[in-house]
Amino acid sequence: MINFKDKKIVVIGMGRSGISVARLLNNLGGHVFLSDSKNASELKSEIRDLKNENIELETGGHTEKILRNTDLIILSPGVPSDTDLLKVASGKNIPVLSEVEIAYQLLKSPIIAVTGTNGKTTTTTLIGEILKSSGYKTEVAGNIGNPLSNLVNKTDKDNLIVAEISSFQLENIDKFKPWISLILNITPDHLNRHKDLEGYIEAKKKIFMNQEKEDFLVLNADDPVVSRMAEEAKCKVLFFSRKKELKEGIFVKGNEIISILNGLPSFKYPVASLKIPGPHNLENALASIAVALLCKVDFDVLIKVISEFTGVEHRLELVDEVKGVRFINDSKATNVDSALKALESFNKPIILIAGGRDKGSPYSPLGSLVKEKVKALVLLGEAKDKIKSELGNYTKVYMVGDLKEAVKTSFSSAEEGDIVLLSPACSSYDMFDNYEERGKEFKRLVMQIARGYI
Ligand code: UMA
Repeated sequence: MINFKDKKIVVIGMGRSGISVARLLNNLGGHVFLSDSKNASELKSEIRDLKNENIELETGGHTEKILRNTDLIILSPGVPSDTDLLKVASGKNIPVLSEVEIAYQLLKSPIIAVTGTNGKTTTTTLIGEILKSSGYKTEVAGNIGNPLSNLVNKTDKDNLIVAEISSFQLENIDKFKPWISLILNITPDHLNRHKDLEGYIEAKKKIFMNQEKEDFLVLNADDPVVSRMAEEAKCKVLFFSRKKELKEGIFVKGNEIISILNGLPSFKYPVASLKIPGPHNLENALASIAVALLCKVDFDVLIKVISEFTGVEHRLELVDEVKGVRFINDSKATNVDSALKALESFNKPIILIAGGRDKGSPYSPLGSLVKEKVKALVLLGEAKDKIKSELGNYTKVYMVGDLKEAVKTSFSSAEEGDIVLLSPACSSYDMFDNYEERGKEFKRLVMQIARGYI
């Protein structure tokens, strides 16, 4: 573990992760300097929160100060690591680490770390519910919204931590070593940050790079990129599959989920008893069951939790039904593949609200599902022209200015039995602070429609 006492530590980014790790290291005797690209006027509440702490602040950009006598630079996940100043830092041999790495070095609990392009939040939440119900002292954290650093003073070696981990958080790890890691799937995402798919895959692979023979890596056997990673693992690998029978692992056979694990009794469960919809959610359930079995969870507890689990907020969440039109909030669909999975999950005609900040991937993979299921596309945000040019030939298109206009337009073009689906295929940052805020605003607007206010 790094000794932080009396070290000059620069933390870049004054969001949830940056503030959490800055406080933690300040309390451990580090001299912490927090730097953010936003102006002080945009960070008023953060600055107020930090007023009584002995933390030096810099706002309105990252200056040369971040390099002066610095022992360590810590990056918030949203901060890219290839900026000129950070290149100078590595030239001067100043270590640059992610918030997750620092938290890991200070945590004592075993970590179950979930990554993948899609399904991370659902799987992390479901694993957390299963473990809590079976009596483990469980904490859920990470990319799901609660920085891992927040757990350092709340947990000890008796806890189990279930952590959602993004490619951004993995970019600058060093010793981070989960007890169990999971890679659910990989499709193009965040290409604006990782440059190309290879860079994104390399970041994801870091989740198991430090795992050793007593650790486990759970992989999706149906995803060719993910299943090949088994060749590079030094730990035990456990596969799950929705499409094929496995000699060992968790898989679907006929209408049943079945486990075959060396030395453990076989778990059997009818697929139809799952409440979370769609083939992707079946994969999330298989991955969660794999962890439950590794943690020796009692079968009755496991069956109860997976049978009652209805999913997470902002992920295929039924908001309301107004005059026979169902409104679904899938604001968490911040990439193309996630929107594709949402379209796969419904059979009714769909009015799809999409758009936001483009992340560099093509929208054309949605083409055949849009043609088959989407009666109208309602497009907003920075990406709307790009989406229109790639998908506009398949269905009717409405171009709108904001989410309120999108909800109004969708409702007025919907008929009884239709679904209005917010599944943007883009990040929210052009119009909102994050996808949660976008989802909450959508739900508020749907409530207003239901009451006849708009
Ligand atoms: N900033 C800089 N310099 C930069 C870029 C950003 O100073 O070059 C500043 C911003 O002005 C802002 C701060 O950094 O003040 C924000 O930091 P951040 O973007 O890392 O946000 P946090 O609030 O710390 O939230 C992060 C994750 N955000 C991102 O990865 C973008 C959250 O995931 C996560 O929940 C949280 O840590 C706790 O672990 C969100 C996310 O969108 C939900 N994740 C992506 C995804 O799921 O697709 C990866």
